[in-house]
Amino acid sequence: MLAERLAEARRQTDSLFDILKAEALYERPVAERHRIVFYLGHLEAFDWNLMGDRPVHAEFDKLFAFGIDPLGEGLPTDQPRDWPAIEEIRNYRRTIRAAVDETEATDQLWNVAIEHRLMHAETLAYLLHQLPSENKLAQPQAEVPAREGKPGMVRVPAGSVILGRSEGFGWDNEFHEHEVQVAEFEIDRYKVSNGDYLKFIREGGYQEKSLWAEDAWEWKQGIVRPVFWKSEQIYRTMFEEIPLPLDWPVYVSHAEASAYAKWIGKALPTEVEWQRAAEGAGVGNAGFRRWDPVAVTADPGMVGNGWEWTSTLFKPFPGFAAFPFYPGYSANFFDDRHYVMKGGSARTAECLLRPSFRNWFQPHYQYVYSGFRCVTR
Ligand code: AVJ
Ligand code: FE
Repeated sequence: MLAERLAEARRQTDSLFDILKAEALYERPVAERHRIVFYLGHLEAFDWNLMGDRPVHAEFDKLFAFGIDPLGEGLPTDQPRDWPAIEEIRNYRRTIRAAVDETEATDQLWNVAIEHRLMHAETLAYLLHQLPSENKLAQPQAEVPAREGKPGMVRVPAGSVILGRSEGFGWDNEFHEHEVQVAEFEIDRYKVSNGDYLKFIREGGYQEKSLWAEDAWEWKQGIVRPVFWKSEQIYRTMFEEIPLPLDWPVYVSHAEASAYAKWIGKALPTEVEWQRAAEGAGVGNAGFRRWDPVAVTADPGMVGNGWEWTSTLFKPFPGFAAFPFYPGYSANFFDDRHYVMKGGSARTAECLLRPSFRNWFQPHYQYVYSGFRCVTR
C-alpha cells in the first residue's frame, strides 16, 4: 500500500520533469531558489538520507540534501556547470529507487517520503510556472463548470475549534490535537478575486505607504502587481498567457494580501478562525486535476483552488516535538518569519488536504499558489 503510494508519487513528480524541455533543467526560474536540476536529485537524496542504512553516493546524498529558504543572505550564485550531468543524476535516481524499495522502514518514514515528494510536486510547479512557456510542453486539464455566486460575508458564531491531530500520520507540527475558543467573526464567502484586486491596484494600493508594513514597503519597491500578472490585462497561467481572468482567485504574497485587507477595512483570518470557518466545508479544485485555478464562485469549500494566507505566524502547537529523524522540518522555521497557509491549490496532493496540515512561507514570497479571504470581527 505505502510502496504503491510512493510509486504513484514518483510518477507524479516524474511527469512534472517531463513537461520541461531538456535545455530548461539548469534554469533558475526564481532568483532566490535552487536551479531546477537540484530537485531532480533532491527527492531521491531525501529518501535515502531518511531511509538508507549506508551511503550510496556520498557526494550526491549531500549535494541534493537541502533546498533553500533564503533569509536575506543574498542570492545564490552557483552556475549550471557547478551541477552534475543529467545522466549522472538519472543513474543516481535509479540506484536510490531500487535501494529504497528494498528497505524495511517504518510506515511513518514511508509517509514522510511520500508526502515530502508530493509537497515538492507543488513547490516544483511554482518554479516551473515562472519559466517562459517556450520551455514547457502544455498539458491538458479537467474542465470545471461555471457557477453563479454572490460575494459577501458569512457570519461564523463564537465557538470552539479543534486544531492539530493526535492519531494517524501527520508531520511534527500537526501534533497534538487541542481545542481553542473563537469569538464571533464574519468571513468572505469567496476568495478575493483578480477583479477585486485590480480595484485595489487601480485605486493606488501599491503607492499607499500606510497600507504596508515597513519591511513590506521596502520589499515591494519596483513591484506594482502580483507576479502572476504580466500586466493589468494579461495573466500568466502555467502554460500560456491569457486575458486577466477577473473571477479567478488572486495569488499574492502575504505582504500584498495584508495591504489589500487593510485597504478594504478588513483583516486576514487567524489560523484558528480559518479552521473554524472551514469546518465541514467541501474540497474543491485540488489533487492535480488542473494546473490553473477556477472561478472563486465555482469552487465550493475553503480547501482547494489556492492556499490561503492567515495572519498567524508559524509556531509550534503546545507539546510540540520534532521528528528525531528530521529535526529541522518545522523547527527551522519557527523564527517569526513565516506565516501559516491553509487549504490547498490545484497542485496540492489529495493526502495533504487534511484539516490538520499546515503550510508556511515567508511574507514576501510571491510565487506560491496562495490567495486569501478577509474577515471582520
Ligand atoms: C512545507 C511546503 C513550506 O517546500 O519549503 C520540502 C516543504 N520541506 N522539503 C517547502 C519541504 C523540505 C516546505 N513547505
Ligand atoms: Fe525537500
